[in-house]
Amino acid sequence: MMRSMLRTAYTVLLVGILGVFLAACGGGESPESDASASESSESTTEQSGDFDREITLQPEGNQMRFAETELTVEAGETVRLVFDNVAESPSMVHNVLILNTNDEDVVERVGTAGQSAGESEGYVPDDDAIIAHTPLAQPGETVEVTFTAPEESGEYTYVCTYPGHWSMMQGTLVVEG
Ligand SMILES: [Cu+2]
Repeated sequence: MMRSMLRTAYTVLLVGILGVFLAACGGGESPESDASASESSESTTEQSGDFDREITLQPEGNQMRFAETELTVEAGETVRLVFDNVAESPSMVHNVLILNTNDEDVVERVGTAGQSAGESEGYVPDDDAIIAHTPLAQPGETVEVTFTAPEESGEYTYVCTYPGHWSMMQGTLVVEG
């Protein structure tokens, strides 16, 4: 009885000492663990996309239009664009392409080329005017893209290039300097 109590006391003491020892070690290692923590937060940044601003965009119900036809961001900031395809009609599949211009000829060029690009490419053509684009969003689906806003203030067009949509489904990204 007495012996087992002593053993228990000894064990408690030992665990206590170990605890102090481990805490001291942990303290000593803290600069290193801080470094690895910031390292892992950096890699998280790359994966999930750190951003300065989040914008949500939707279509106007089952129409071939964006509900928001003007979005405003700051020059050079990192923007996370979330496209929430609230449409219910099966034919209302959309995407969002952000262009480096609002030149109507370029919008038409990209819009028509999108159809040729095909579904496997998400109807996104290979065109230098495209800053960023979302994947295709089926009705009820939410997609997103993170991009860096142009450094130059001005008006930039965003457009859906699902076949037949580009001429109707456009908006203006206003970049403020
Ligand atoms: Cu569309």
